[in-house]
Amino acid sequence: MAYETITVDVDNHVALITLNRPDALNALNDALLGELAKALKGAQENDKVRCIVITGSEKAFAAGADIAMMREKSFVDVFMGDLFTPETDQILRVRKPIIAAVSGYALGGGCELAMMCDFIICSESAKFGQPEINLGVVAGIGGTQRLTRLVGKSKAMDMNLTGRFMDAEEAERSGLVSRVVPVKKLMEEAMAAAGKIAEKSMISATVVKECVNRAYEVPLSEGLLFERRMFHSLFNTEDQKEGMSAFLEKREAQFRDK
Ligand code: CO8
Repeated sequence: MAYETITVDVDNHVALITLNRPDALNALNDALLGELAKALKGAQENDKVRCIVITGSEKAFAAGADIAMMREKSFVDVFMGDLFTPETDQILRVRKPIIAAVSGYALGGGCELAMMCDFIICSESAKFGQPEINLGVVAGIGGTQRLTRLVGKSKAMDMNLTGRFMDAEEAERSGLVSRVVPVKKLMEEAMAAAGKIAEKSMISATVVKECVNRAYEVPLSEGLLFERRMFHSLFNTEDQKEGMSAFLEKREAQFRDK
């Protein structure tokens, strides 16, 4: 399928989606988010895809929602049009693991998009921020909610109130990203991580995603019970027999998602 604002490559069971509006630092507009949603749906439905990586350019993952597109909109436009909701809901509907590979700016909606992925690997040049306050608005797709859960109240307040950017080192220290690598190594690292995930049982990977996400929705006792029951239920799969047999027979497991 031909896209105008993103590119999509599937190789070795990994779908690599690259945001591609270089003139606007990958600012998120209707077209880009619509194409991203379509590509993610396609990746979810494509049996060859076992993991997804979303990235931008070396200068910007995405510098936020498109300010030029938003400037003249009214409350009624964005409220009744439910700006960005169907597209971002689609991202959350993807059950396959998604890694954000971030270099350069991940600001506003760009930071929020990265946080909607399952984890973030960034390069040393990454800069995260929620600068919406400088535009007379606030974050709208998780910048006050997911960021607070990831880095805590103090840093989330600081970033949302001052609009300051967080560099890669602070982002790793604060738990916003899982790994920081040199700029030139970013895609190698992200694709290697995706490749590793692609080798696992898709059943286990999907369960991991559901369990970890559950931790943000329910009390600890409920989350632990959910995790325990999922663990128990995996004993009803061939992949559990294969994984444990492979370990005991000192060979690589051949998972079949069954
Ligand atoms: N929207 C539109 N265009 C943008 C954006 C953006 N967010 N960011 C950059 N651009 C454009 C610039 O206008 C410029 O275009 P042109 O060359 O035509 O003048 C081009 O990209 C390059 O940008 P700069 O010249 O500014 O590049 P610099 O290297 O000098 O600066 C920065 C880079 C620091 C990233 C700077 O561009 C900047 O501050 N950008 C805006 C960051 C921002 O405020 N982001 C938040 C946007 S609001 C948002 O994301 C809300 C999300 C929630 C929506 C929820 C809906 C429900």
